[in-house]
Amino acid sequence: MSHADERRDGPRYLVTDEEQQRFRRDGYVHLCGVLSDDELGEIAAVYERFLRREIAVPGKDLCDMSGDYGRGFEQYSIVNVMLPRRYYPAWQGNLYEQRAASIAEQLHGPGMVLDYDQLLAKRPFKDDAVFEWHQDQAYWPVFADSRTATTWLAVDDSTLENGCMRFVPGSHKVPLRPHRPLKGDRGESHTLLTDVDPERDEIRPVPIRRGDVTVHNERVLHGSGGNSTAGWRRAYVVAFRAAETVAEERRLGFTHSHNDERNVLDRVGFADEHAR
Ligand SMILES: O=C(O)CCC(=O)C(=O)O
Repeated sequence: MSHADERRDGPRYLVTDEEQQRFRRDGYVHLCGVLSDDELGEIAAVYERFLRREIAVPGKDLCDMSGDYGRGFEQYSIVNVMLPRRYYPAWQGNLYEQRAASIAEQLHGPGMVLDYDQLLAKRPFKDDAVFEWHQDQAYWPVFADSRTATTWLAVDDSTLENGCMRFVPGSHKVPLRPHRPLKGDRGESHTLLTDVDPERDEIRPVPIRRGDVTVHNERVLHGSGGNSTAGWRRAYVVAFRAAETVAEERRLGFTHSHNDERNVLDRVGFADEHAR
C-alpha cells in the first residue's frame, strides 16, 4: 500500500502535523493522493460533460477567467464554471467534497462549511490562459472570521508547461495588496489582479500530480501561467469557510455566482472595502 493510500480513509484524508504547520507558515500546502485514479475517473467523467456543455450553466457562471464576458465559448482560454454543484446537484456530497471537508476541518478546526465550488480548465495551446496574481479575499466581502481552506484538485497532472498554480509563500501575513479589474469594469470581466515583483516576492510554482490537491487560504498571493501543451489543464476547486461567515455572505446576497446582483454592482470588487 502506498503512502497516499494509507492517508485516504473513506470520506477522510489525513493531514500530517507538518503539513498543517506548512499551511500556517506559507498560506498554502500541497497534499499528495487525495483521490485515487479510480475515484478521479468518476469525477472526470462529469467534468467532461460540463466542458461539452451537456450540463447547462446559466449566464456569467460560464465564463473565461482570462478574458471578457463577450468571448464565445470556443475562444475561452480558461473555462470557468462557477458553482457546478448548483447546476449538477448529484455532485453535492461527492467523495472529493467529503475529503476536502475533512482537510478543512484538520486545518482550521470544526465549523467550516462548503462556501462555493468551481471548475477551472485551461484549453490546450493557450499561452494566454494566465490566471492573474490575486488574493481571494480581494474578491469577497470582509467579515470578522475570514478563515478559508480552498482545495484545488488536479484532474490532470498540473505542470509548469500547462499552467500549474504558483504562490508567494508567506504573503498572507502582510496587508492585502490593492487589486484592480482586468478590464475597465467588472461588468466586462470578473477578473481582478494585483502586482507581484519577482525581485521582492518569492514566486513558487507548485506542479502536482493528478489526484493531488493544493489548499490555500484567503490571503496568500497566487495565480498561474498559460498552457503551452497539447492537453487540457483541469482543476476542481471546493472552498470552505467558517459557518457564520458563509451565513453573512448569504445575508448580503453573495453566493459567489457571477450572476448575483451583488457581484454585478461591485464594479471594482471588494478591494475598496479593504482600504477603508
Ligand atoms: O486554477 C487556477 O489557475 C487559479 C485558481 C485560483 O486562483 C483559486 O482557486 O483561487
